[in-house]
Amino acid sequence: MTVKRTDRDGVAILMIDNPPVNALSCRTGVVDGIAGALRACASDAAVVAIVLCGSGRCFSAGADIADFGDDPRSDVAPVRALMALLDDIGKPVVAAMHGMAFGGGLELALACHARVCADSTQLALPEVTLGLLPGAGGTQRLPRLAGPEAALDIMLSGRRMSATEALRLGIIDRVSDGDLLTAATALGREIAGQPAPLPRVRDRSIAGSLDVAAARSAAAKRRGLGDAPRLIVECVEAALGLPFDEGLAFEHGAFDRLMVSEAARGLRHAFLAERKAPSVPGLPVPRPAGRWSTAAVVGAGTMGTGIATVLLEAGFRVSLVDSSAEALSRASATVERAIGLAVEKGRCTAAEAAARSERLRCVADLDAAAGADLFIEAAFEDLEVKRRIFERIDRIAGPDAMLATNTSTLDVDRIADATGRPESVIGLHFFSPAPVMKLLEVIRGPRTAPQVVADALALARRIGKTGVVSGVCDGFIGNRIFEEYLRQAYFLLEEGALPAQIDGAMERWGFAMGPLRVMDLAGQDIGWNIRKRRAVEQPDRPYSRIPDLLCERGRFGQKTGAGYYLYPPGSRRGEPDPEIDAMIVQHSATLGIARRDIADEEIVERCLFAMVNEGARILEEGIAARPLDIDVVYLNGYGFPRFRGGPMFHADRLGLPTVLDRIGTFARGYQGWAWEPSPLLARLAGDGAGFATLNG
Ligand code: T1G
Repeated sequence: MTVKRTDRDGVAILMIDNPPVNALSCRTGVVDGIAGALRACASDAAVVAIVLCGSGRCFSAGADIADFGDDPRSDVAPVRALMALLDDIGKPVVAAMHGMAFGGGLELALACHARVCADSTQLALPEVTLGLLPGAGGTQRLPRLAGPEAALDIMLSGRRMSATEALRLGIIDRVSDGDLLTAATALGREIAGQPAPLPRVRDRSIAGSLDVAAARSAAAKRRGLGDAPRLIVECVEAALGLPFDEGLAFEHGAFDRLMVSEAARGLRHAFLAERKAPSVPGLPVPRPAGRWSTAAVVGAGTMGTGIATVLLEAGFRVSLVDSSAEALSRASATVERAIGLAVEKGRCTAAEAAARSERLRCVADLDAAAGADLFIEAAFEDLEVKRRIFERIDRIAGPDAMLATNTSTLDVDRIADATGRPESVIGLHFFSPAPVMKLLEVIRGPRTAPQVVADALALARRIGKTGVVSGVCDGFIGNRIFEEYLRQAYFLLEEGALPAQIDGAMERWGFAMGPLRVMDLAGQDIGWNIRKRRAVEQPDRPYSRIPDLLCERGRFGQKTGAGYYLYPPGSRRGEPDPEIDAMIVQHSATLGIARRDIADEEIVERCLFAMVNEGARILEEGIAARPLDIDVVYLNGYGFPRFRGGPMFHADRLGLPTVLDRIGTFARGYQGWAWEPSPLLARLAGDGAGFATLNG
């Protein structure tokens, strides 16, 4: 059953029932079910009005994204037919919305004759974030209710509206603070009793006009979403200039073009992969993350403070532990500033802010946190320091506590050795700044219990993070791939490129920030320490000396005002520094390299395929379970352009034979040793398969 009908004195209440979010799925017959129930009501003489509502947590989160394939006509045609049915049904239909009404769900409500919301309802047309546009009449109906300017803002931003705002804009008719269905059935009867023709949104004229130049300018600013923003503007222009049915036809054509676009495919993959990543095959059902209430964060540095902020926001009582009173004082002030900012931005009320502050305590002695449910160590990145902390945690933690380390490079299993319970030890690798970055690498040691891994993924969801499971290796998934990305960037500097060109090429391709600028931000000294360690551990995989030359000059990046770039006070992007450019050119001469002009395309390929090749190795070693896990790491932790879907998805789009062929070319070039192709990549390419075949 996808639609449940109950009748109340001549009003038929149709409840959409497709957990978890009442997605309007064509594949599973939900849309046909709604249409069938509507037709039955239309022909039932006892029914004077109809109410559409949703079961469970919301009205509907929109069309079923999992339905979308490569033939647009097969995906939303039934949804469009449902809207047309509502236009001609001949009886009043009232949408009764609660929770969320997003995308096609809101479009369904717009095709009804009236709309009532519970006061906490959120409404949105977020299709643009998927590289799409509202493809079931939204671009034609919303301007007829809210006017073209407001409609455009809502569709270009994809943002959520409150019921109050929707009422103010004329998108809904009533907000109910009582029983929603009672309010909706009353409105249905009211409309049925009116002699006038049914109030169809399509029959309304549009009040107001559109500043087309400003609209196109606003659309151009929405980057990384393909042609969707531009086509949304054109659909609103069509709504203003064409009869409804012609405007609708224009919208459908635009939507169908977007559905098969590269941007929409990449954004759709990103959406689905992020929801699949925390569901790791073979893991037990997680225990409810809500059962935890207390946490101890050991180390009040930048990461520890950020992690404490995240846990407070998720409702934990947090003990922030550090032997330094100054560190605790600084941390406490930082947390209070973050809480204050959340209030300013409307992300939490003053009362919740006070509660969060009350739930934080800063303590010098770890023993004070003895009963915590969860321990997260975020101390100095030194194995002995961490082992000593875990020895102490092991002594004071309860039997069911989770013992986590935020290490970004060290072997979780060696840390676990310091305890008598290695099965309870796990890595929770947060990315800086922890309150902002969505990615959480969940590092499972060889002895970490599967239940603890499952519980850690549930914890990630509770604290608003996207959890991705990684095995133990140098750099886990993200940093290990990043080191190969950097290696190629540094070799490119030796061969003829300069920092601004490398960063520019990657940023023009879509990265939020190029690799050299990233290291200037993160701190060149961090990379220096990793290279020094790796020079000992992996002497056969040398890097270029250029980043070391930079560090030997004390140029650690933004924190020292200079790295590859100069950072005058207030500058975040930095300016090219002729001194460093000259140093790079000189270094090439020292190596006897005749510098050459390198095209942006080669820069992008060398950097991307280094990621893909290392990603394939990570899959071979079982460090990542699926290619989609690698994509999710890069989309959420490394600024990989979302509309490209991630390194592995992008490699499939190019075709693995092409990737393998280019790797073969690079292997015959400078420092070709770094281009040994992954056997998995070679096998898939040989089989004419893609990484997607490994996503399950
Ligand atoms: N289709 C299919 N599954 C969906 C879905 C959707 N639209 N929305 C959510 N899910 C699944 C999700 O995969 C997960 O599944 C579960 O619901 C909980 O989601 C014609 C073409 C609604 C704010 O863009 O923004 O309509 O992992 O983990 O954090 O014009 O999901 O449990 O198996 O994200 O509480 C437009 C997308 C579609 C909304 C809830 N709609 N969804 O967030 O839970 S295109 C959207 C969201 C469209 C029309 C066009 C969020 C959420 P599982 P979750 P959450």
